[in-house]
Amino acid sequence: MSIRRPGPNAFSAVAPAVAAVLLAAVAAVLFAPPAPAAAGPGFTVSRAMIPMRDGIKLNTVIFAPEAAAGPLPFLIKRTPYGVPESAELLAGEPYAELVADGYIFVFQDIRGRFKSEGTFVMQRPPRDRRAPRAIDEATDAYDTVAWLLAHVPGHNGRAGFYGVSYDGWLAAQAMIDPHPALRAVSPQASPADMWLGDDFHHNGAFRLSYGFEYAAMMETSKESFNFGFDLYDTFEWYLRLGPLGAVNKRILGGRIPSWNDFVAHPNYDAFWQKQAMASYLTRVTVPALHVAGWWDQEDFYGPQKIYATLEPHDDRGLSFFVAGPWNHGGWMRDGSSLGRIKFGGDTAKYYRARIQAPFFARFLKDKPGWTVPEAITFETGTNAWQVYDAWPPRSLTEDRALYLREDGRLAFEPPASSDEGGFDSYVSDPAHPVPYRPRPIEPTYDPRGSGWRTWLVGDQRFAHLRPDVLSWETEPLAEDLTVTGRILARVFASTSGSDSDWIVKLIDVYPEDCPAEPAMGGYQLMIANEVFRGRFRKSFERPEPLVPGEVAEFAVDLHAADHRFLKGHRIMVQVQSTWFPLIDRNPQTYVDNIFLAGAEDFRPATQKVFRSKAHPSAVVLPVRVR
Ligand code: PG9
Repeated sequence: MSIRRPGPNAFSAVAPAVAAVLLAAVAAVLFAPPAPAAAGPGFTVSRAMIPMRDGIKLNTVIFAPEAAAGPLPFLIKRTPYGVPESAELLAGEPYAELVADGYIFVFQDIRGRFKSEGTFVMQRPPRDRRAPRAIDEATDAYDTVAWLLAHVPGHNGRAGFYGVSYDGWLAAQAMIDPHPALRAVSPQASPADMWLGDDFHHNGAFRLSYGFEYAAMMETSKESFNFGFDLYDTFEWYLRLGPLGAVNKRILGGRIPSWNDFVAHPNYDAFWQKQAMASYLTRVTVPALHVAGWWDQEDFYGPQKIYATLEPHDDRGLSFFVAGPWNHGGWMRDGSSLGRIKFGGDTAKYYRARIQAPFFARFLKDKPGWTVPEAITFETGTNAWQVYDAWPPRSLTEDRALYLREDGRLAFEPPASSDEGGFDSYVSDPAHPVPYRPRPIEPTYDPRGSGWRTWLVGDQRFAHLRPDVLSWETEPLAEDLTVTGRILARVFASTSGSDSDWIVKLIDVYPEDCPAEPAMGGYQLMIANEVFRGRFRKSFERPEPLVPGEVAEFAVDLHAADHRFLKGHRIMVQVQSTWFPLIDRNPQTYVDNIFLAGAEDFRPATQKVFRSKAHPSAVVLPVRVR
């Protein structure tokens, strides 16, 4: 195994924009040092309104250790969710290792949120570089670093950005156009593309509950707001809502910009493409630690996409990938279990102590101890960390198709019969959609508690054997089978309608007899899943109706896993056409814009999933052979 390590001159220094330097110098004269605020345990706490190059000031809280042995780097989190007022947050987990190593911790409200000035723009797209006065999240990050260097004593001239999800995306923006002092970044669960695979859509299918609730949460007021549902079970609430035109007509009244954008941009047009990260990721500017959770219910696509897009540019070996058995941000909490799945130890603590802390210490403090060659992932099933010199480790795997077969079987042998009649069928009725998790489905971020955070590890038996969900499964495995890397489903299917969603789930079925944990007998654990909106089969920019009754191939990217199906377990694939209210209901009758569909457009459709020689539906697995 060849292991690439960063060389001694691994950090890039980007020439600062002259204008920014001038502005920072002016700011240094105009703005006094940060005002001391309430002290916390071991930290001097100060607050500053840091001026950006366009004069907008951002609320920033700075925690400097009282007893620092020497100059320290800045560790900065920019966020739309509010900043801590006291150092209490730094007193225990999950900051223990970073606090022990010693950093000046900085938290900042982004534009238009909480105590910062300016206007909030959901995932503000990178600026037009031809406009010298334009701002974006990268310039705000840049100006913040410049100000901190000029005003906060006791630093070592280096800064790092980190954060989960929106905060991770903000860290990723900082690395696109870094200040020369920026020496390490960790975008964790950062979205990369809100239309292709992150919070708001997957392959063009709209993530209704998340999109609606998040937009209302962020754009109703400067502080976060929880939409008040008048039903505890949001499944029923969204169903009663009917076609999505009702949202602006009856509820939001056109006041929530993101909702209006969803309605105005149902396809992968310039609006979404300009916001997506891929086209900006053309160089590796600073060491970067990309973090993903296998069961991240919000942004699983993003970190994989960002890492993979940067990889061809990473000739100095500075971009690293980590994935563990976590939900969204789970590495900042207790990582010994998720839902009913146990991992044999606190994987989150392991990440924070053995991966995150050494990463920042190496690149911000020149401290030895960083040993990840390229990728480190937690192999689920065996509960073991694996280290790779490439992600995915293609040289260790072979793609093997697992075919859907007759009588609900799933097998590595392809179907022999060319019989066109080789299919399984169900009726998908938008009036009776399949819930994505067992009801009641509490609001996404319900303060009373919500199944949202663990739904991806929920037992899929609640959907198994429903008349509108098809299942195929292998015999109990004669030996372990490890899947490491990208998984793809190729579904040959037809619908009697003119549009359709195809949802594919890859499942590890536990044996009935689980002596170590009897209650896990027969458990159906999802390992990979995705939805594909049929109209986008040929183009995400220009959708087309499906031809009723015509068999078409749908390639459904199931993303990546590192999972061992243990001997005695079975592998199962489930296919269905609704996943409500996670995904909005496809009317199953083609209309140009589903947000404007009428009640009459929503019709039941007969779905056929083919498993013949001519149309061999399969899930292609990267099976570990070395
Ligand atoms: N998943 C959230 C988000 C990130 C970026 C944009 C919109 C939503 C989050 O947890 O921050």
